Amino acid sequence: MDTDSHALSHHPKLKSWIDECAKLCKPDRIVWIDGSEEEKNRLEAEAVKTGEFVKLDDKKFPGCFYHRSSSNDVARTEHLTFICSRRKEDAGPTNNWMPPEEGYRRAGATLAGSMKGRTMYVIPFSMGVVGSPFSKIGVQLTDSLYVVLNMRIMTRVGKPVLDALGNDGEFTKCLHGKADLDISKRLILHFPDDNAIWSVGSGYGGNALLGKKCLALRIASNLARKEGWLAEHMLILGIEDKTGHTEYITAAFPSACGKTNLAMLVAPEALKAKGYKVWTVGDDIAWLKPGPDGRLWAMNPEFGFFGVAPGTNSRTNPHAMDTVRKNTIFTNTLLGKDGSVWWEDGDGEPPAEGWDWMGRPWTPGQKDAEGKPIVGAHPNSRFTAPASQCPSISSHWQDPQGVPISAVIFGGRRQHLAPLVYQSFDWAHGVFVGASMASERTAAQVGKLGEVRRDPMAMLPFCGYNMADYFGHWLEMGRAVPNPPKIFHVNWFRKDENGKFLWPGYGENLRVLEWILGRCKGQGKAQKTPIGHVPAADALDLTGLKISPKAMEKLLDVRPEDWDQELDGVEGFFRRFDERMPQEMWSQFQNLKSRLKPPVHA
Ligand code: OXD
Ligand code: MN
Repeated sequence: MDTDSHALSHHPKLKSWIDECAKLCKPDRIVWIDGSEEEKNRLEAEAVKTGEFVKLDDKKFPGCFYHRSSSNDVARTEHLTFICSRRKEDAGPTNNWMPPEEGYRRAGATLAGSMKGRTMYVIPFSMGVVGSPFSKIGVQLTDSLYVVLNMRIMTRVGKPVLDALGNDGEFTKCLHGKADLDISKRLILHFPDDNAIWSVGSGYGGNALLGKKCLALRIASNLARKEGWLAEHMLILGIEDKTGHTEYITAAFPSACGKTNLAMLVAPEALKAKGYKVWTVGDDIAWLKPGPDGRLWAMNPEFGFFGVAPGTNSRTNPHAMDTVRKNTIFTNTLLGKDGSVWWEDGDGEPPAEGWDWMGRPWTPGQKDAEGKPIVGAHPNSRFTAPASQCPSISSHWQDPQGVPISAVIFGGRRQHLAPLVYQSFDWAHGVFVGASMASERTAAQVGKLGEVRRDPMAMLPFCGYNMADYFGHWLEMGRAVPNPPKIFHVNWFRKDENGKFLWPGYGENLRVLEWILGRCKGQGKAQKTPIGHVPAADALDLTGLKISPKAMEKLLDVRPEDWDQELDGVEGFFRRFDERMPQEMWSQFQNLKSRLKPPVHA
């Protein structure tokens, strides 16, 4: 196989790595992705021809396509995801580990000859603005046209990236092969010591778009630790006040807990009247670096949104609905016979006839043998859309140095226990709050829905090294940044005794963000509780919101007796890290425990 004839780069290490991979996978041809419009049109037409894409009605959905993935390949498979560090203890107890040589051998055996009869695409991509010192370059080799067309939306690709790479620049080596999407051979492998990722047997987003979770979180968290910054599973948003001044916030929530909705929040009328505007910088990943002014600055390394479709509608997220009107790829939603797409809890009536996410004929109201409704869209069906199409996209979203961060928010989905919002006492306590985070499982991961699992900083599936060292790195960052952001915890999902959500969520969350920003400026009334500062009863602006004082009381309630089980959960989780856990985390734990259960003095 001649890899040289159309090569767009003369980078010797890049070329010899491509040669090596081509020798292993044996594609019929190699195509370099240049990032041009002409290339996009050509590849889309090809994807329609192969059946990977269905073109949607061009009037209603201009430039949009539909894709259905294999039915056993619709979510990230965390049990098949491995950190292949040299030493097992460097992956830590929360990651699956495989020795690097075993990883290369097992995935290599599956990849061998797997691209015969296929094309291997070479995708040079940049996470972050091309050429920014904040950015990282990767090159993904893949035999999936779907992956190429998604990567073109989710990352900056092509010739400008190769120009920035030059002939000797560093890049993450990303090899992806569909290998017949065989789940028994599926492996998502990260080699932090080699700055490499190998993914085989899956075509699903988080497993196959290697710039996203694999590079921008698992590999980047390793690089960030070495280089003194943070790679986090966080949205970034800006809140502009009536004077035109904007403060920025990052927020970490586990997958499918509303990061995209919060990032694109629309202010409720009462707050709009106060002059607030909300700007989106990113919806999933933030890279945070100390700036020359002693603050922490954040940038979104991605170029698009890979959002969950079901539940997205004009009420929950009007900006997302506007974003996906054109140039969007829809995966595993319902496909209407009229060339439309539709999903549960979306906008409008479903089409009269269509195919569900498994490709079976579907009509509205269809029920299974037990009389349960058959859903049209998979609960983790997705849209891939360019960030630039979002009506609330910040004019600073592509600033090479990022935006300065005032507050970091951690949050989970908890029906009970966690109040609507609380502020940590200081950075180290905030790190503890993040480290002890937990959430109920959603459809973004394979597993039992609703089960509570500890998900520190929403990074459990994404931290590419031992999480004890990761907590240590967070503590270190607090010492290295003279004026770090304040740290908060939120829970939009608290329920009453009848199982009803107490807080309306969505746009109304701005009321909580307003209090948070007030606290960052030394304002915002609060009461001190054992877990942190909670808003005083009248501290949130509730103008125009129908919520009873009783519900507010329940939302802000901290009852020490409820925390016993939580303390056990945190202690059990921390113990998994043995003596590698920073002592500071244990001190924070003991402090919380004694604040909740003050020692009785005789
Ligand atoms: C995602 C996820 O796709 O977290 O963003 O699963
Ligand atoms: Mn995510």
